[in-house]
Amino acid sequence: MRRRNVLIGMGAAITAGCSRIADSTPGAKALAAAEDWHRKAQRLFAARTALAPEYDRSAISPSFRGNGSLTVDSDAYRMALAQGFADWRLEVRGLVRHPLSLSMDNIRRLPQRTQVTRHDCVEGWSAIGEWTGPQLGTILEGAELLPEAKYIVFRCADRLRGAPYYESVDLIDAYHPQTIIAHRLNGEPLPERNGAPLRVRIERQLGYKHAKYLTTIEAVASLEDIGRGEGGYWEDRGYQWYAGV
Ligand SMILES: Nc1nc2c(c(=O)[nH]1)N[C@H]1C(S)=C(S)[C@@H](COP(=O)(O)O)O[C@H]1N2
Ligand SMILES: [Mo]
Repeated sequence: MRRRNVLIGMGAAITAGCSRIADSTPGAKALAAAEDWHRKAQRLFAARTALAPEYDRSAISPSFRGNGSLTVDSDAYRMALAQGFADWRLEVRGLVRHPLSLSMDNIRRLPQRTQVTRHDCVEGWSAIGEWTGPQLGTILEGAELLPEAKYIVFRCADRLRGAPYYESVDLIDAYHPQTIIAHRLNGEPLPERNGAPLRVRIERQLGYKHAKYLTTIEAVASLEDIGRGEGGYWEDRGYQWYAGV
């Protein structure tokens, strides 16, 4: 939402600037260039904010398989799982005015979104599931991003082949209406293999962006100093950072 207003504001500023210079010849050229830029920006923005298809509940796959890490290999996680994640905390930190430490109860009490969507993994399988949780945008509004924040990093509890799993998105995807912090799958608390107790859903992108076993949401200005600097576990190993479907 915030990002949207920023973009609309930029468009408005250009329009106002151009009407002042529209009658001089170089001005007319600048106007045409600005209009062209504006049209392209709008088209790009419309493409990035479009909704992923949502399905009827009857389309839900009988079983939503697990992929990558299927659990977190630590005593702390096993204990948390046994206790129904009563003490699990989601930290929101980095370039925010109000760092947050949210309990599962806090998360369940926020306004919720439920969406039936198709998950596409690069390994060549898909599954349709119904996900429920608060929009990431709601959480970020509570934390209040600082102006320097450009990316949102998701840190996870698991390690895959020895390295911590993590992911990141820009602010357009962070505020996309279908970007949610899911705690339910098909009406039940998130199963262990699918990332209990919390996982990200980023419905316009491929499966590896949907970080499971989420522990921390961090607002940053640059991805350079995280992992190997490419913005995600699989990105550090050659996959695309923007993985549109
Ligand atoms: N923390 C964490 N998140 C992860 C992974 C992982 O190994 N660890 N694997 C990713 C990949 S490649 C896919 S396809 C999906 C699989 O989600 P699922 O286990 O619910 O099917 O999770 C993604 N998120
Ligand atoms: Mo995947």
